[in-house]
Amino acid sequence: MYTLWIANKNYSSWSLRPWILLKVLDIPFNEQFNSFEDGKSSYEKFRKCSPTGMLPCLVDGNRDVKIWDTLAIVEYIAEDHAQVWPTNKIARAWARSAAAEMHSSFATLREVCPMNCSLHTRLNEITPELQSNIDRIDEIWSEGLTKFGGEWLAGDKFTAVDAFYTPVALRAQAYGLKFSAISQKWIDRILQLPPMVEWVEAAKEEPEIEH
Ligand SMILES: N[C@@H](CCC(=O)N[C@@H](CS)C(=O)NCC(=O)O)C(=O)O
Repeated sequence: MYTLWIANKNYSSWSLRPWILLKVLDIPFNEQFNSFEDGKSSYEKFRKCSPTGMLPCLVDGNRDVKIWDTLAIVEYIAEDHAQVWPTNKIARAWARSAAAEMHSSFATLREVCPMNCSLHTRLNEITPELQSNIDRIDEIWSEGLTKFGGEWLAGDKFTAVDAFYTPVALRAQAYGLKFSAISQKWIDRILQLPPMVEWVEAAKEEPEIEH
């Protein structure tokens, strides 16, 4: 059985990705929570459950192994659960590329629009750097939805690439970011997923939320 260590649901976008993947694919796991330190680094606290001092971290109790960093966690789960990635080779390559790009890019979006499930606000200004992040994400989503012709980014099934972009759907809602009609439909679909609703409701109940 897997154990997934996650940080605060309200703020931890990286924790959301493997959590939602396991939930939507109905793969059983134990959830363990470690909250961010207030006003200082969580490194020492998180080091107790993750070698990098960052969450998420997956423990596979059956094999006594710890896996850190979201891409590695997702690939580890995929080795035992083929449905993590699309079955079609072209769709799978595209999905892996788009997930890797999410993992390595979009620094401005992360900085200006941090994930906060309880927030509903509007930005005073969309800088060219932020707009360029939004445009690129819109391009990726539109391409996947058009090219593979399904409701999800790489076809007719929710896969890891959808999981990787779930925090952007939450950011779009929280900050009123504008996307094309086809991308907006995907955002709406993501936000209506029962596990997503469950995550957001739990996030709003967390005592650590800053008001
Ligand atoms: N590259 C890592 C990033 C993980 C990460 O940045 N996690 C944040 C929470 S979303 C964290 O643990 N931050 C520690 C801190 O703020 O002290 C991954 O893909 O899992």
